[in-house]
Amino acid sequence: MIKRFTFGTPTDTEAVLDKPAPCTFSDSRLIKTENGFRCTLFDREAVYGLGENVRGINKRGWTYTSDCSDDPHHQEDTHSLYGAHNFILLSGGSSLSEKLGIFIDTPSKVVFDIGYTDASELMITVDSPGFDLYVITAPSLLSAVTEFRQLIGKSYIPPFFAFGYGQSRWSYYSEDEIREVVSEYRRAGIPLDMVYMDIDYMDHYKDFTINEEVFPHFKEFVSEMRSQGIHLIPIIDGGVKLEPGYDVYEEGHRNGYFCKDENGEDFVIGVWPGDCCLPDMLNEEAGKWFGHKYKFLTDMGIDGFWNDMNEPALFYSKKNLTGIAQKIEAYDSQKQGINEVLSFKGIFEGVNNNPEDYASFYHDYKGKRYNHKDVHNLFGYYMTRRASESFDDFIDGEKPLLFSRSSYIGMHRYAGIWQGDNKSWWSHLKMNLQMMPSLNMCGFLYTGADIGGFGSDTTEDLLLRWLAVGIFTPLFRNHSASGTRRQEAYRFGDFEAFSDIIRLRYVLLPYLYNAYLDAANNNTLMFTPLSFLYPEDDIASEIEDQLFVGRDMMIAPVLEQNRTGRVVYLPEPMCLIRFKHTEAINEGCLDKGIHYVNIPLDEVVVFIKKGAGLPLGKPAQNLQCFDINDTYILNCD
Ligand code: MIG
Repeated sequence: MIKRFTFGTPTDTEAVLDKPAPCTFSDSRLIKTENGFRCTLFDREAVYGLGENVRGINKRGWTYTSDCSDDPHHQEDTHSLYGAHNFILLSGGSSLSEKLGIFIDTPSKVVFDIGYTDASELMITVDSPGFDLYVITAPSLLSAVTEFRQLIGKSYIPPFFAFGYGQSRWSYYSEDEIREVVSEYRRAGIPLDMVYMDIDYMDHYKDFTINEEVFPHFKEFVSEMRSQGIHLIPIIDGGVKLEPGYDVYEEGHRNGYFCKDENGEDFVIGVWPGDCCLPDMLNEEAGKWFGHKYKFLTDMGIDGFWNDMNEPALFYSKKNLTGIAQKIEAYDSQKQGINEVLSFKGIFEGVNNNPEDYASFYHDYKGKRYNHKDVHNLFGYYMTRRASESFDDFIDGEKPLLFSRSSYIGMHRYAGIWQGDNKSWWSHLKMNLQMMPSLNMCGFLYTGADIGGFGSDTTEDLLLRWLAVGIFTPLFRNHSASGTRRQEAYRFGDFEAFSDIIRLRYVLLPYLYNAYLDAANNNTLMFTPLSFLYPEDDIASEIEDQLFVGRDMMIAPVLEQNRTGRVVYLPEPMCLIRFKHTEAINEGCLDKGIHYVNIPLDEVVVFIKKGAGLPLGKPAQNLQCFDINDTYILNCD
């Protein structure tokens, strides 16, 4: 059952399109506080949800703040990542059979203190006095998720090619470099469906331009790649370069489409192109105008995009820099004590993503003026949604692939997300796995992390293990930052191991694609924690490094360095299927309980429910030459 309670005058985020009529607030567990709610947590009660966040699947024991943030150095103690996903789910612990789902619908900050300040207390603090609270009560965790997902609407389904393997790098700098990547993949016998183009394909980082020096015949190049089965996926950034004569800037400025400062002037911030203006993505006309600009690329045959820097990330604001310049000018090294020196040293530290800057510009949303800080979490959502809506106006066939870095619940109907700038760390591999079910709960199905790690240098074994997780995630993309070790799959000694694992993705695709459609069409999880399926099983309830993928398959990947196997818990009797050189070997059924399983670096092991049939396909160079109906069923009994 879902109840909606309205407090003050909420700003409509359109996370929920069909809102139930509001009730007068009363709840058996949630207690209203001055600026939010509190709720006593039961002994052993688990708290799930919150989409894109650090830490485990059970979120209890930390504080999470919904405040879309560009944080490429996030760790265990981080409070906010790129998305804002205000849905949590309380398991009821051992004492209560009823499950409780809570969704706080507001575009500004929300803090979830989940047993951090007080181990047995959930405290929710809502920044804005106006918001909608949705309370779901359900007999099981899965049914609570389904009710919530029905409320927020059906999840995005991308074009089929988006389920292939993609290679990305910040950046590939020329047509020839991309040709080389594609031919090296071919030579190594590793499938490839997509090559991603990062900011350097643009002319001076200007959205909807091409650097013609290095991509001189872009349209021809796009079709040359397509004839080889490769889709090129360019990045689009949230900021528009302030440059007189640049048509996107000129049009935006002339029509008043950019976010304004308090005096009604275009607010100037800095990102990659230098001084930039931010299109008012929340405003329907301005956002649609920006969305129509994607036509420049779709006209050249492009059929996929990733939207970046849309928290929005701010390297600086012009206003803030001016203040800093004045301080530098006034600085007199002879006259300073230690405190002045230290504070002088620190004047650049707060320049990135400065809260004062976020409070210094305005949106025109649904006919009302809003300070950015009050609607902050909607920027990436609307950038992406407006693009998707605009596609309807100029794309005849299937809509392009679309995913975003920043997001809010509601955006899951229009696009996917990637999990932002991670690092080549084993802990981030684990986090990738643990984020999958949390994101699914919030509607995001087309998602995955930068495989191999974005920042810092990857290693051969980490990349192999990461690929062995990535083959299950809908977005299956290897991406890395400039300056880090190259990590294309053909670059390592044992490229056959890479080939085996990536080809396995295609073998598993009939099962995985079905699992995806099932999750989208039936508002359920594609990645399910064991605790959701075996609530009575105390061991299963606490397992955080194994997941169900679809209804019949459990994965238990190796997530640690220098391991040749791992301990796996089977919550019921299951068949061990080992993939060796993409060939499936049924090693038979194992009993419920604890097992040690050998998993060498070049193999993948999955567990299938007894009696289930696993539909498998054939490896292919890419999805253009892949027939999803050419499958055979591996009987698991
Ligand atoms: O400030 O475009 O998350 O995937 O490679 C960094 C360069 C900007 C951040 C994205 C990352 C991308 C990078 N971008």
